[in-house]
Amino acid sequence: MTQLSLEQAQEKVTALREQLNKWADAYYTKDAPVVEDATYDKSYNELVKLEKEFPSLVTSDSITQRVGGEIKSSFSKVEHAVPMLSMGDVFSKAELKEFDERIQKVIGHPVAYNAELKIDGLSLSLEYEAGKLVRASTRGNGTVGEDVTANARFIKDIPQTLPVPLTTEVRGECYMGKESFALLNSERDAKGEQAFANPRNAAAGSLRQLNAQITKKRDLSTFIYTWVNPPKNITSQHQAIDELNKLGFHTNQTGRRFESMDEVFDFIDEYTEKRNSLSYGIDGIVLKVDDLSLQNDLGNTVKVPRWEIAYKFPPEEQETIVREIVWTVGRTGVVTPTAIMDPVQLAGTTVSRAVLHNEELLKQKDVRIGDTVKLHKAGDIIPEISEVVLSKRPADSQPYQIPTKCPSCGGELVHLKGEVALRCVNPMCPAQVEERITHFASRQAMDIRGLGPKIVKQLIDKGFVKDVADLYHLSAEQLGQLDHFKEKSIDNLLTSINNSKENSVELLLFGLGIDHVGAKAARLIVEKYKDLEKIMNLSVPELTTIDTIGETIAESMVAYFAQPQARKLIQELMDSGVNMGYLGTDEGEITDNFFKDKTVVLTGKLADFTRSEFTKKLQALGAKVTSSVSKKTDYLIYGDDAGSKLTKAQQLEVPLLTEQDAIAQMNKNN
Ligand code: 1X8
Repeated sequence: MTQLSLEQAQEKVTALREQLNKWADAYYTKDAPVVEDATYDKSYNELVKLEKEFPSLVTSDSITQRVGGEIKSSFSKVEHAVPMLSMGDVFSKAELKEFDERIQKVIGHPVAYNAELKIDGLSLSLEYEAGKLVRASTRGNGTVGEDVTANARFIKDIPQTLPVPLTTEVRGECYMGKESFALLNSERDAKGEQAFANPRNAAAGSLRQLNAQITKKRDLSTFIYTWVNPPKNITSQHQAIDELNKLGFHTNQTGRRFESMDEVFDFIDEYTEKRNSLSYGIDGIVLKVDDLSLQNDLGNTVKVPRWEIAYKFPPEEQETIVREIVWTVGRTGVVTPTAIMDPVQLAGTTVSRAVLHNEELLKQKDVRIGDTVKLHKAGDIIPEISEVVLSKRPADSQPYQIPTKCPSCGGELVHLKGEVALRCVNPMCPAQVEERITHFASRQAMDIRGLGPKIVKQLIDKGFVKDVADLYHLSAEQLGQLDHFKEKSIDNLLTSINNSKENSVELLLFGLGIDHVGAKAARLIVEKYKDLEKIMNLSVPELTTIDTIGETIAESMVAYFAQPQARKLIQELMDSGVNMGYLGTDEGEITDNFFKDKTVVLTGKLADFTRSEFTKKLQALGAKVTSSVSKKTDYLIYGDDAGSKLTKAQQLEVPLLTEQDAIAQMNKNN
């Protein structure tokens, strides 16, 4: 109980509503939250408490009476036949126990629950008619949502057709996996675009796109967990999930049915522990009465179902002290600030650096050297400063001075039109040159083994290279002057450089590091136009005839090759004997088989083959054999004593094959 008078309570309630409305607008309508979820939740719950204590203060337009989320006017609206409610939430096991007691009181006996992970995404409804996907919509305000059907056509795990001609509606969560989120944000940083605050905002910003082509480029996924109108034979939530999975929906397989709250608490402890190692973000546990007829008996309040509740994990946060802010220059000249802090343990890793993304964010947070800051992980992975602890700010603290000169070349830093990013526009800036050459030599580009960032830096510092063409004029005598370079390493590096001349030209086109031209775009362009001399002279309309090559990529290509120094660079590469043509195999050369075009990793001791024999066999079938497990890995083939790669593959839910499984698949193809 508070000690407030009605008048004081009124004042407090008004202030809280005003604040919460602002935050909710930033969160729901702009997909750009201005405060941590935990801060929002705290104020929201304070308001709920006050309204409970002073019922006369409840108004119909109070945020507590809304489901949340206004409608973005530009989407067509979809009225939900069954409202898409949000959920009540609790922050402690004690409150969960109270939830269970309420249920038991209404039902009259203990009930079984299905506990499921609470996915950090946005709710999505999918409607099917005679087995065909006809509509996808967001929650919106719960009654009316946004029509995102065109976007949902580009989400790979949403079945467009069901195996049976059902007319039905299912619901779930649309989300972006952690790796894709990190990749998207690093790309956005590099391009000088605003990074997404968390995977949920990245998912929302990617799904709620009037231009579905943008959705197509983003790696979105779904977990379907609600069957709005299940067939009669489905009587429980866990059964509904199993059947939805059989219909081809992507369902989360970690859910479990429990008969007691103690088991539920163990499940919570288990996932509080595991959450950092999942490949997608979760922010809590959803507890649902498993029996569908009991769900029906319990019904809904105005806002939320009575039969389900969310337990939210406490936010992981640590305090540390900022010692330095360093600015790094990327390949395209974007200059990004990073706070260097005293190392702390946070959500499973030691953290001492946090990217501040851009100048505006740095100013907004007013981070200063010597400040104590609160640190969290955006989307459970990327360390981020939540706020400065002002009470711990040193008395002599000075506002941080944003640099005006490039930390690498000393050139003036500028803001290009419409960009939040600061840029160094000097093309000869050593830091940019270093990044460009490192990119050129990277695996996905020219794949020059042995030419990593440290070697590149030395080559530049010694004045041996100033652009990528110079790599092809390096001598053994020059390489001999690098740290720890002996005969063998000199020979190896010269051989890799020389071998790279034989690469198919899409690797060169990507390696040039043209803004917006990724590995895939480069390959598509080269597959169509075959050689670089032709590609250099293509117009925007010619480039955009290629499916998925849009104006942004095309204009960037044309602008790049319009520069005389770019043409000079290509000429020099050509003179050094670098291949300018497409060497790719024509499709169909390798017959279709289980491993064709799949990315495969081998680990552990193989029984029947040596590692290199097995690799060759897989490559002959068109597989790409790589050394590390990531989300892009299609299969992990493991032998005896497999270690961390196997663990990582399990965490990422990469399909596993034993050596014998793999051999069986190979033999099927013969
Ligand atoms: C939201 C979510 C639900 C579930 C998982 N993740 C969410 N974000 C689930 O039921 N497994 S239910 C829900 C809601 O708003 N009703």
